[in-house]
Amino acid sequence: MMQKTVVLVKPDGLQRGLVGKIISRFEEKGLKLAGIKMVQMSDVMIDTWYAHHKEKSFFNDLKEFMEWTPIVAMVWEGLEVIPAVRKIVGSTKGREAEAGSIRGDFGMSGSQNLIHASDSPEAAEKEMGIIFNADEIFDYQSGMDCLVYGKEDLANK
Ligand code: FUP
Repeated sequence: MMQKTVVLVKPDGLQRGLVGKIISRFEEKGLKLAGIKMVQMSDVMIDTWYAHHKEKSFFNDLKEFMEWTPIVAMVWEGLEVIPAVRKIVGSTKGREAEAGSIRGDFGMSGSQNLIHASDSPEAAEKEMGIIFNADEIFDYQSGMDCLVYGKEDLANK
């Protein structure tokens, strides 16, 4: 199924100058960029974004970290892109994350872990609603799709 997923380059990724490298990973994978903007996260946005973590001990630190500087938000589209992007991102703690993943290659921390990616279609919908207006998410023909996908991939999609 064609899906959209939300990726954030967190404040540490911006500060460390990794925005371009992170975007390149998704471009090189063959994903389609459907939206991109720079955003200053607010208390209200973080409360909604991480509502499932609100009772956790790390929540206040997480909020402060996510509001430290602006973030770079993107929507990437592709076939089953939500799990595909989670693999590219790697597991939460950088020092345990798989080599080859973004967190595995660029970070050591479980809190300053560079990047966020939606973990379900429901989360992706919610996160798009927090960050993007409808007219900031674009539907267009990607010239690359015919190179990236075969007939079998696209059957019944
Ligand atoms: P992930 O889906 O990999 O981003 O991880 P989670 O949804 O479990 O956690 C969201 C964010 O909370 C992490 F990216 C960083 C922060 N966090 C901590 O600071 N400490 C923890 O022990 C777990 C998560």
